[in-house]
Amino acid sequence: MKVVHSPLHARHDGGKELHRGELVPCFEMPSRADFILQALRREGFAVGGPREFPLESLLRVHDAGFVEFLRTAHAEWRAVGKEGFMLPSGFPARSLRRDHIPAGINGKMGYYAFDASTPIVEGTWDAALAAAHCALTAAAHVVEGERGAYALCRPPGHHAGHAVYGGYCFLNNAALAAQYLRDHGKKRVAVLDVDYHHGNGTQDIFWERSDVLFVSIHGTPETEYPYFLGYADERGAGEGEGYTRNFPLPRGTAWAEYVTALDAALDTVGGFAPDALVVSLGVDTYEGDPISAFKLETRHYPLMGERLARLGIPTVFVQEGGYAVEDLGSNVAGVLKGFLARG
Ligand code: SP5
Ligand code: ZN
Repeated sequence: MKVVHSPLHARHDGGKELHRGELVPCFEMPSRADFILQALRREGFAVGGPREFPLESLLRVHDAGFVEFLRTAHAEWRAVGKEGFMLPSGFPARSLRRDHIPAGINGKMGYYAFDASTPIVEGTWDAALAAAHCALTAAAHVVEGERGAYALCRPPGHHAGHAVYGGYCFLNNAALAAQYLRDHGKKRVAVLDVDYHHGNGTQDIFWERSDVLFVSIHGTPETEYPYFLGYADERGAGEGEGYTRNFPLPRGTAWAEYVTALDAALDTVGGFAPDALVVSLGVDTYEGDPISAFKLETRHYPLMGERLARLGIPTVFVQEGGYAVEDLGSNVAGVLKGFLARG
């Protein structure tokens, strides 16, 4: 299986996030990608760089003003004499207007963000764009006939919606991959999101569409981030009604219960009979994850990969979360090896 990776991910570094009332170094750190890359190289995976894509490929799933904001945000920040990482401190919540985009950088940041844990630094755009290109390249490999491909995306993407960023995510790498597959001959595409956190951004992007099925297994929003989306009664709207499916699970969920939800999610995916599958592969379901509360063990990830392979659908794996940095490599490699082991 081809692995797509860009060293530009390292340019997204040096920010802090608001965590329990304190600014702390980001859980989403560059060494995450280094550990994954090391493990995949050790396992003999072939690693290649991303291809280039026109900016318009981003606009297939994202708002033009939003993309322009991401591209220029840190330059605007510096233009008003600031330096270092930028975080928003006010948001258009209930009773506030969203029909005017503020002109100043602080207001604009709050307008486009949904949390204060996703800092933008000088290199964020370069890294996010490279991650998007990794996902598009992996999708291209599958269009060109590979059975599977893996995009080592950093920063991750599944919390980024049509015109909103947050949850350490800026551009929605998985949604971009899914749209690329649609634009290159795959008539029906499914996205299965197994990150610990609900993929609110991907859900947002495909909410009213019946050509892309979105299925997510995650910690219940009753207690878990992103808190305001991911309930089981969210099932899409309009044309897309029935093409979003959510499987929220309680804190403490271990493999025995997890696998029941996974099999139900896989049945839903299989029933849709997609021509291609995108897996939003977060491994923050791991028992050792510092910000999550499922109890999956390293030995379970190959079982997950093997179940995914049973669908028999060409699959693009897109890296999402996972913050137990030193164990990321074994867990990610486990999924991919499990997938490959089932021929
Ligand atoms: C891509 C991805 O995995 N994004 C996750 C973003 C989570 N950000 C905030 C998490 C707050 C979780 N609460 C901490 C509980 C610590 N025990
Ligand atoms: Zn996550």
